Amino acid sequence: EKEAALAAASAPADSPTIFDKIINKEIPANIVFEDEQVLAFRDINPQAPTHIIIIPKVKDGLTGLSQAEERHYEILGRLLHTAKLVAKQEGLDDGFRIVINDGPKGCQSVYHIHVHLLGGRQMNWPAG
Ligand code: DGP
Repeated sequence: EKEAALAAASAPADSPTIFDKIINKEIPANIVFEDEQVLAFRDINPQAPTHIIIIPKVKDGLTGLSQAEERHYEILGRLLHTAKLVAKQEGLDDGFRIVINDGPKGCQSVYHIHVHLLGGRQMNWPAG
């Protein structure tokens, strides 16, 4: 019981986030791509000349990649494929970076799964 309580404390609840407000157009965002399943918009705090966030419109329990199940295979593929389409749309022909932060140690701040697309400058490795 104690362990379960600890796990609950460290695992963020599957509650609405700021991204739901962007999906529902309750707050503005600079949207660069949208279809029935996914939405892509410019990050409010860009870490590169091009910094775009790609999200599923329906979270379906995917607070982060660590929550992925077999039923999410299609949407996970779709997120990556959308990243590729947006990279092309943004003219990132010499390369780009995809990042998925997960959990506190992964520096995740919004618990609605999202892919970061970064480009327009030379990336370094290892990432910080
Ligand atoms: P992460 O740390 O991986 O959870 O990244 C969340 C990103 O979301 C972060 O880079 C900033 C961005 N973000 C947070 N709130 C908003 C917002 O209201 N609008 C936009 N456009 N981006 C946001």
